[in-house]
Amino acid sequence: MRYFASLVLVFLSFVPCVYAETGREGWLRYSARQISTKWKEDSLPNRVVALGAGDVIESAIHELTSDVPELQFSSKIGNSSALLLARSEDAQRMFPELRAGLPSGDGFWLKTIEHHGSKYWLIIGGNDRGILYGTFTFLARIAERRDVSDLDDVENPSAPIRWASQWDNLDGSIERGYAGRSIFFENGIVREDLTRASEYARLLASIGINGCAINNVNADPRVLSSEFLPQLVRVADVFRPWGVKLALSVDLSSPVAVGGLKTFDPLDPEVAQWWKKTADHIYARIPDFAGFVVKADSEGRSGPSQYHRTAADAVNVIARALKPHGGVLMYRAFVYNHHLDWRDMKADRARAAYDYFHPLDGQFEDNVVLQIKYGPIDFQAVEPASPLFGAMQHTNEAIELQVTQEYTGQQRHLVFLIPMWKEMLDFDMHVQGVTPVKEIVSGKVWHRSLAGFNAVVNVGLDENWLGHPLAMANLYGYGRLAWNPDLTSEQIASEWTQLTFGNDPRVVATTSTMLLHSWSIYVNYTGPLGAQTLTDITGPHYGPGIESSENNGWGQWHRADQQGIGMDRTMAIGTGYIGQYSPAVQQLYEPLTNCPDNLLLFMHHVPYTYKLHQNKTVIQYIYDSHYEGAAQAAWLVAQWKMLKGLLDDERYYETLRRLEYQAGHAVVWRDAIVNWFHRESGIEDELGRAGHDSNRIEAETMQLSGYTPVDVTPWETASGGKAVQCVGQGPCSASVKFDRMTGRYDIAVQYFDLNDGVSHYELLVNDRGIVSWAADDHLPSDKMNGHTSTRFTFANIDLKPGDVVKIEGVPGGGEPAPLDYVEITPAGSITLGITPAIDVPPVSTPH
Ligand code: GCV
Repeated sequence: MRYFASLVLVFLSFVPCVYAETGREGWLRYSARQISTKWKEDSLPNRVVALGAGDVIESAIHELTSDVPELQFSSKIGNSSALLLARSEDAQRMFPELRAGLPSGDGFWLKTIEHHGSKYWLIIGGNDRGILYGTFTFLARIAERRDVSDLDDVENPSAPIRWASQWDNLDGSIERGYAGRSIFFENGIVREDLTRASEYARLLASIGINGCAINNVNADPRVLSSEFLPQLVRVADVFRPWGVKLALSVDLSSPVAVGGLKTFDPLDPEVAQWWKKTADHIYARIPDFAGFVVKADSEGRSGPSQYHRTAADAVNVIARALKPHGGVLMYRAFVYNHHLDWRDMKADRARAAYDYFHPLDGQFEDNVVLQIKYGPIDFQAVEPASPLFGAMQHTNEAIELQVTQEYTGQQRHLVFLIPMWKEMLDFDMHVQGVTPVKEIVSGKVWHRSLAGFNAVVNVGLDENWLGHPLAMANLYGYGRLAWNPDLTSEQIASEWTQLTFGNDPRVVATTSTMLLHSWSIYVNYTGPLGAQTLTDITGPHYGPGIESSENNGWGQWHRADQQGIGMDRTMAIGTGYIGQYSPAVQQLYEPLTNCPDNLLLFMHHVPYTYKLHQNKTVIQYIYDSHYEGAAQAAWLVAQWKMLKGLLDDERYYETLRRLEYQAGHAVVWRDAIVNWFHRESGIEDELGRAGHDSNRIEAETMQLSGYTPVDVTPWETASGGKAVQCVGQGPCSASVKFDRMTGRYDIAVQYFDLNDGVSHYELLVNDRGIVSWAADDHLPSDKMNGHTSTRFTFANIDLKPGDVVKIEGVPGGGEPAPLDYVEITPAGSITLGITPAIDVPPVSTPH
């Protein structure tokens, strides 16, 4: 009986693993079979009729007929049941009983109706895009196995601007892209094969995104040269069937750089003429062109300050050129001085956008939209909502979000950003009664007709678009929130999981739970209480680099010293930043006793002994949260492992590999931060963890053959500040005699995986090889540091006193097989770091 039961279990758990999955379809991976089965179950009609024609409607019909083979396109309405696609005006003509509630613009109405004895499933769009969005929504409901027999749902988007922004360079690289090269460009031109661009547009359309700027905001002026225009036309052509309008990032110096003028002074009539001529040329070839995105006077980009002009001067001249064609100009509020004097206690980068733009309120043309990053610094994991949202009553506003996880683990760490974005969107600026950011950026608060969302996405040529199989939840969630910011994080997590992995309740519940906790887990191990992500500010923004933010002009300071930590942004004695908010918000942040713990160090400088609302000191919180965060990262691995066999092996193992890597890297983060603050503050951890790793054996203390000790910079990114490296060709080895109780153990090896070579390692016990692996990842550094520190764990090894545990390293390329430490923990205590991708039975060493 027992034997039988386990056979059934094995059978059931393998049933879903029949499809090879790459992730390329994203959340549109529901199979034709899945849709068509439900279609039959629900006796849905076998005819689809469209009142109207056009590329976008064609796409909608294609989505339906390719998912439901029984569904035939019919050009006549006839008098039998049908699915009917129509614009509002056509639907009303056909069905006069539909009077009120017809959607406009990109909105849609899913409606079932009995008419002359036949039943119709209507997908009514305010325009063609609305029909397409309604179609995707209808199909998603079927894929989620929801009832569609009786529909009456009107949906209108929260705001007209719902764009994606790619930071792709013309040479095919992507600034802050973590998933391969550009899907748009290669070798200075648009790619020959735009299949991926078209597939991307389909994914964007399915979540209601209606515009996409395809090039880096650090814009190459060549995109505006007349020779380049035919290239852009090709991209616009593949976007058009999906209702996605092409936009471009442009550089303000373009009139000089490609126009041959002597100046780009926005008030010069020749410059105005050049922008007009350029816009006219673009619209002659791309009539549905969306407009421009501009980054100016920021991080070394040219800008109006060069001619002592304002942003309004600069932007209006271009906006006027776009206006006759219906084009929009998105001006980025990310304007700041990156040469601030860090010794000046009043200097504050967080103030910059407000100080610069608030005086210009009301001076912009009505097709200009001020694009404001959600926080006042730069896409940090924890920031307050930018005060600028509440300060521009007479200006169109959009919020800028970042799907690409620049400061949030670069798609190697799981961080579902929707709960963080929700906090931003729900934050009440208190400028005119209840005025949450989401209502400001939807134009409702100040009755602006242009408003919205733009997110930096940076998909690449990797099959699954963003690298981490779970990272696409952020792109999906972005589109869903831009459409309806009132959706909950829970709804979005569960919808995405169902569409991506299917409807098994165990998969949906576990994956959603992991997603929903992942942001706070990441915050726990990467930086405390609003002090920002304590990463390498001047480097790749990935691993820990606590001091990198100080002593320079970039202004991402946390001002941690031996006594305390935090930026004093109070009005009373600090930088005055808090004064940029409305009085009600000032009251929340200014008094130390009111300030919420999670933003304490963003707003105030306090001693380490300061007691939080949660009644523990700042320093103890730093210790506790980082230990907790690393343990939670390991918990993510354990959660995911419960899904083995419930989804396809491809995505299961790829996700597992990344989660295990993340758990190992969370330990690197934890140790760097805990050890740095322990040394700096000189205050002991009440629980005795900081500085004590009893299971750890430092490589430099092991018996070394060929390996030599080396200092690691910054010191906190290597255990004990040191590692060993193999000089010459190797092999080198580091050994230790095991002196603990006989038992079964897990062995973790902490090494550095540099990006300029591939070293090989082998773990041996009593000279018997247990496992070998290559350090062949592409982490963002060629040095031993917090970006490259990586953990390999091998589980279940039987050890007895006197056994010799040895690591052998063979350098490869520029990488000297560097080793930090070995950690031997009783088996089954949480394993962190990469385990082999296959299940390996326990290894017994000869006794
Ligand atoms: C495109 C941050 C990033 C830069 C980016 C900039 C921006 O500073 O690190 O890579 O530049 O933001 O948003 O313009």
